[in-house]
Amino acid sequence: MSESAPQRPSGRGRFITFEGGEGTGKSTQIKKLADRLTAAKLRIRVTREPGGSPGAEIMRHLVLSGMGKLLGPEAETLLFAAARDDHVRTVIQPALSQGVWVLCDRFADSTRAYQGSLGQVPDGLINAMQRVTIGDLKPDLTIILDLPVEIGLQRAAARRGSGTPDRFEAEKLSFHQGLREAYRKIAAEDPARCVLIDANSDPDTVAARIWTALRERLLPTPASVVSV
Ligand code: Z5A
Repeated sequence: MSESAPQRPSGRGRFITFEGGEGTGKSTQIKKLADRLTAAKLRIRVTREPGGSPGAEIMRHLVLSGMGKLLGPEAETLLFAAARDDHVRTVIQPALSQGVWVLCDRFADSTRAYQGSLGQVPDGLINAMQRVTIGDLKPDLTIILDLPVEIGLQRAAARRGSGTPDRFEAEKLSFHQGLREAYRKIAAEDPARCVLIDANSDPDTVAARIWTALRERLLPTPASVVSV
């Protein structure tokens, strides 16, 4: 199958974010989608949060080491916000304005789910930080990978091997169950932007579900995708 590149009159790239709990397959699926969009002759930038820019990668090290947890949920939220601010200004916005499609492994919904719903940081602080860091920038599409938490944690543990779980992987099962619910709520509250994808299948089947959602939402013109 070959796909021709969809044309955007504005020339601006599209912003696609991937969200979900531990081990749901975000990195695996971003790679598959990037390969497919690259084959369609689109320019793609794959990035991640926390991190994605040199400054934000330093913040990533801080939060995943558990340092943020010691400071408390509000301060940890500020660390994620500082990382996002740098990432958006130096990587995401410049890429989008050059017509590059940006695929981002986690974004603002992660703050809403992890720090907001699970960390009980008030909406007021989450919203204020969102205004400061991303302003009007909204993903064109957010793929939320949904999976029973036991399966996601098993996948994450198998990948980690004998390594130590990070600050979030080490949380209790009830934390991960709450996380899954928080993501399902985000998807239900913003159906125009978010699509909940059943991630409990082999990687190619999940990729096909994601591709169908992307075609329906971002490539609506039949002529823009040609199958041979
Ligand atoms: N965080 C936050 O609290 N607030 C914020 O604002 C932001 C983030 C932005 C970043 O972790 C942490 O920061 C994150 C939330 C918090 N919590 N944690 N931990 P990270 O970047 O290090 O990791 P992650 O984003 O959580 O990714 P992950 O859960 O570790 O993995 P994944 O990307 O979803 O899955 P994967 O690497 O693609 O796959 C995992 C394994 O499963 C791997 O061995 C695959 O080969 C396998 N796999 C993948 N798909 C399948 C299928 N379909 N079947 C079977 N096996 C599969």
